Amino acid sequence: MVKHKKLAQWIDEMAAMVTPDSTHICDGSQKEYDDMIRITVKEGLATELNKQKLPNCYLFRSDPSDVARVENRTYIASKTKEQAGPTNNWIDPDELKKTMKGLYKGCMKGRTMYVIPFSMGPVGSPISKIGVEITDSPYVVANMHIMTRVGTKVLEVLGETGEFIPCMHSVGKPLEKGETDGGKWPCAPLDKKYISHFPEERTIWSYGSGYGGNALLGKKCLALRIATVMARDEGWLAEHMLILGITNPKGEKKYIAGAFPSACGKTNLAMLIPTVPGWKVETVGDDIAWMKFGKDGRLYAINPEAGFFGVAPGTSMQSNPNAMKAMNRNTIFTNVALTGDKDVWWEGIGYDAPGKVIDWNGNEWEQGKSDKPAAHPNARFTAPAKQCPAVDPAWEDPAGVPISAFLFGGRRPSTVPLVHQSFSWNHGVFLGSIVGSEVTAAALDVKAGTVRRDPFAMLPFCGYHMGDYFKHWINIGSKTSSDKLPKIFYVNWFRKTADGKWLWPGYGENSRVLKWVFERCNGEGKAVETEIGFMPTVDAIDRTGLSDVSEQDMKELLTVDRKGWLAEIDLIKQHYANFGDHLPSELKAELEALEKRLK
Ligand code: OXD
Ligand code: MN
Repeated sequence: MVKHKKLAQWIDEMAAMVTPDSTHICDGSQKEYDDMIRITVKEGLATELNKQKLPNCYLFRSDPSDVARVENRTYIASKTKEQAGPTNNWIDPDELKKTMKGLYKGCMKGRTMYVIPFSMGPVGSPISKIGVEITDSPYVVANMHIMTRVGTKVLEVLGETGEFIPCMHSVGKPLEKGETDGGKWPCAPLDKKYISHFPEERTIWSYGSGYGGNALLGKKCLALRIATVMARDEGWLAEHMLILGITNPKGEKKYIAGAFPSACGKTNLAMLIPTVPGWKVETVGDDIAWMKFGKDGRLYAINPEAGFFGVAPGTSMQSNPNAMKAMNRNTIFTNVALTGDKDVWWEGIGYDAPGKVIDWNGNEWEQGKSDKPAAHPNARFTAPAKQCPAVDPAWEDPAGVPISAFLFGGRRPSTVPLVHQSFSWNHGVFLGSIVGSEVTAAALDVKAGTVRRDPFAMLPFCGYHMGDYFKHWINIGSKTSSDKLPKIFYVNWFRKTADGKWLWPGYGENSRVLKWVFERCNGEGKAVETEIGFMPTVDAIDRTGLSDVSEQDMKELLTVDRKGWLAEIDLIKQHYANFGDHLPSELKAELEALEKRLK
């Protein structure tokens, strides 16, 4: 029984539209999770994996058309197009609702409508927000169990009048009488998929996709797109950032948050095992940070999620042992390859495929015999955060953790040095606003290999005009004294030589850069003032025990490529031109100052 009148009304209204065969209010129990898995196994949508190697783990294969976020079918339906800004797709909200109501009509026929009360952030924390997702996908229910806090305990906090964000979802595949999915992942064709946000109403409507960020509505839709709007209105930050704790050999600890575009190694950085002796990194979150000012004037962050929805390919015992250990039980795998003994395999797992495997399309696959990968490049694991061996003791602290530094970065083969620090808060906001990255596979509809500007790594996730979002960041800087604000750094692990070789080994070695960041936050760490910001001197990055980066490489990683930056200025001008008079004057001034320094 739902005691919350508005919620009960909304459930009735949605049920009348989608006409499911039955309704189930999720209680969040283990039995419920097990039931979801049982249903999907029975339907032929999930395969149980090797019980000895991967207890309570299951493999799902999605439809080949439904493998990633669909940015060109994602809409910010604010009242006006201008409010959504130049980086978002916009449709008039009334028109969009009309179209979607047409699609939703009867779309849950033959299915169960699940109602999932969920909390983003620890249940009852003042920073947390409650959402309720309606879905017809047991796969979504199971994933939401891992990624969020779900069930009766959330309804209890909501009480009879609490605020919740309604999140409507359907895979868009009604069933005729007697019809079943018959092992086929249900979804709608691409031109019928809609991932829609109504920022004024703080409502989400998603139709036609069962995959990841399109369907697990607590993640990108609520915790970023809708949350950015709430954060703007309420004076806080909702960001596409990892959060890590770093402790020096003396036992002093700081927390760092970092924004990197999708598939730039946020999960690896969040779970990094430092190679610098005596240092320790612990994980608070790998994808999203919500930050509010504490009474002491510092920014405190929580990870609103409870699990990791990480990219599997490239994850190995070498690149990220903590992730590998987090996903060795109670995990859902999607679109990875299946071995003969029901283990999982993917490209970059660190060893060859053991004989013939079944690829993500369900076909036999042998290493070296196919030019297609066995696992989809955006194949995922959904694993509970608490299973990560490096999870931070404060990861569920309702008060959050105090942030000392922000990192921005992306995949930039040239121009951008290994690390530089902003001169000021506004200069740091400028650095965030110019983030760019080579594109990979996290979104379906952008061309891999090209560099796209992805300000604050929020291009697909900001729920309002990006120029106003920049201004919000500028405003945050004036809410407290500058010594209390996090210091801002731009990092680039992805520099290459002219002949295409990596200059920096990355992974655990990134701890050497984090060490310098830590020192800078303490007013230490050697640095020189350059045209683009403070840069470490070549000897300021600790290279003890690091043999494969020469003094010459280090110099290349830490010089200002003046020619490259002057070319970058022109690109930034083009990028900024998109924001018209919404571009804050402070950022225009930062750009002009940079140009002057370089010339
Ligand atoms: C993600 C993404 O899935 O950023 O986290 O695409
Ligand atoms: Mn992400």
